[in-house]
Amino acid sequence: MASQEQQKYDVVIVGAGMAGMYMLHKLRGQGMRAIVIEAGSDVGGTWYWNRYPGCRCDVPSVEYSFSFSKELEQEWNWTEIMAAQPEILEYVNHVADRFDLRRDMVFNSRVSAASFDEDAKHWTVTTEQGESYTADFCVMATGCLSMPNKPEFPGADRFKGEVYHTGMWPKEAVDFAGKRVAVIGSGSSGVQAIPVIAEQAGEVIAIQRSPVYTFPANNRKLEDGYMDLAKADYATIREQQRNSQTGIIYYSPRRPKPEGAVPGKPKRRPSKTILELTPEQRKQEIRDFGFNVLSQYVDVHTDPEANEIACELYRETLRELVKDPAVADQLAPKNYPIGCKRPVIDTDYYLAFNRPNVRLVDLRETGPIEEITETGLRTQNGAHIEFDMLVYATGFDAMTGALKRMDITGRGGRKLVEKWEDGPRTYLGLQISGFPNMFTITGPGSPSVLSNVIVSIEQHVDWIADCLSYLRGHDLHVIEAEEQAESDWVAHVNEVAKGTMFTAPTCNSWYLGSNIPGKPRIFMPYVAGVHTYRQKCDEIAADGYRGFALAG
Ligand code: N01
Repeated sequence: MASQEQQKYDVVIVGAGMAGMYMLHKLRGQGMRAIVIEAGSDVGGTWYWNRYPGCRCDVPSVEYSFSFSKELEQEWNWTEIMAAQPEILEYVNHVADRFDLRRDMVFNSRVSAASFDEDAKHWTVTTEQGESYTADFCVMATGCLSMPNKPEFPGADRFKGEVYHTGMWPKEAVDFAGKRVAVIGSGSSGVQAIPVIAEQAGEVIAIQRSPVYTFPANNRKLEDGYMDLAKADYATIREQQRNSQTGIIYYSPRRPKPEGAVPGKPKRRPSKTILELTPEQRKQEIRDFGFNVLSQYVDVHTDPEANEIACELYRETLRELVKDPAVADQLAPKNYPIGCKRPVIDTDYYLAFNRPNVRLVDLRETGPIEEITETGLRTQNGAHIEFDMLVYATGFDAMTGALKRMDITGRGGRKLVEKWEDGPRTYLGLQISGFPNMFTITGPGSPSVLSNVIVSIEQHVDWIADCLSYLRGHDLHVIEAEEQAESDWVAHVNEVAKGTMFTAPTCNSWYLGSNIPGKPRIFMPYVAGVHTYRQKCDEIAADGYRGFALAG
């Protein structure tokens, strides 16, 4: 490790996921001295930690990629519409190699604390390994879904078999052959893992607390010529992504028609609203456009009546996929709307329950998990379920967990955990009043998890880098969100989320923090979309960083 004298930087960045990587690259380009501190042994963040079977992205691969380097865009070839975790990790490693990022990164170092020194006007970041780094600015690139949630079941350490968490999956291959594998959780991770584990294991026992609305990924290999067309279209793709709601445009290359081809009948578009259709027309649209159409009707996301119609059609379609009517009924989500939780995208999830080696345990019938035993788990009704391996697919303490697990101290000795006791408060999801010179990438109050996160990461990194360059250019050394601007932003974030399915009274989701016992129920991301959000951030910067106090 570098000597103490060398450990003074312009910027210390916490996290070597895609946000930390691009932040480092961008700051280097501005001649700033930056260092990245990372708990893992290499780059990748989410894609480093989540190596469970079946893990893949739900954003098309050409869109889930960096746009900051035209050369990088032109040299990288994706192989599938939606890339699997190994391919994304390969891409991330390629980026790290190509831009020689690792030389300014420290691995296997978990940041335990960060504190602002008001006199020296710098941050000191310390790690569990005992290292310490000082820098004028601190950028938290700690990710939104990086603090695994492992429920504390009584007796958990008594279990004699292997135990895994999808969000902390080992690098070594896990051997499921012949084993009875229990998977707790039916969110995106469980839904992706269960069908793949079922192909290898003796038996899979899916332990479900809440059934999910999950939609087919319709993934496939990219056809020949796809990447060439995408490469030629990248400039347009990026422009459209930045001007969209979510940063995802579902790009499809326009191929030249073969010579002499007769134009076919134009494909009908699905209806915009579900309410305008008769019951028979609704079924016809599902036949024509697939199950996914249900989440595409605009009124499903705004009108409870339309939503209930979609939910009922969803349950009907599910019954056609799952052979055992009792299992289909257990898998059917009820009592909360489509669009409340993060959409789950799957490959053959329901079909897995038609396999003889997949069994569903519905905790709504058995009561919650009461304890883990040496050989399995016991539910509230006294039933004992035996297995050899336990997989927690129980998600994350989202958006605030990674920040709150560090002891962050701002001005006047104020702790972040105290400030956020009743829920996160930020200005633009970029800064926190009372914590000068600290930035959060994709923090609560920004579109983050409601968007293609790479689009949001690039926008935040560019904004922060421009801001630091502005401060330098004006001989300013301190920037801090003003209390009032922060309060106004928090109110705005809440206001725009009102009336959406995300905040419906029957909705419980990690967006609202409801998956973590005791976490305040606050809707954390910003729903107005990446385009609107970018405009607001740009206007604020153009207005001399309105709402931020700047000091020399
Ligand atoms: O986590 P989750 P995840 N007893 O919180 C259950 C991204 N992601 O890792 O719904 C029993 O969604 C819990 O039950 P309930 C994506 O943004 C993306 O699956 O709280 N069960 C739920 O079923 C995603 O939304 C991909 O009642 C318990 C499950 O565990 C986010 O990460 C792939 C329990 C947790 O589901 C999180 O997904 C993977 C308990 N005590 C992840 N506690 C892509 O496709 C929790 N559960 C790109």
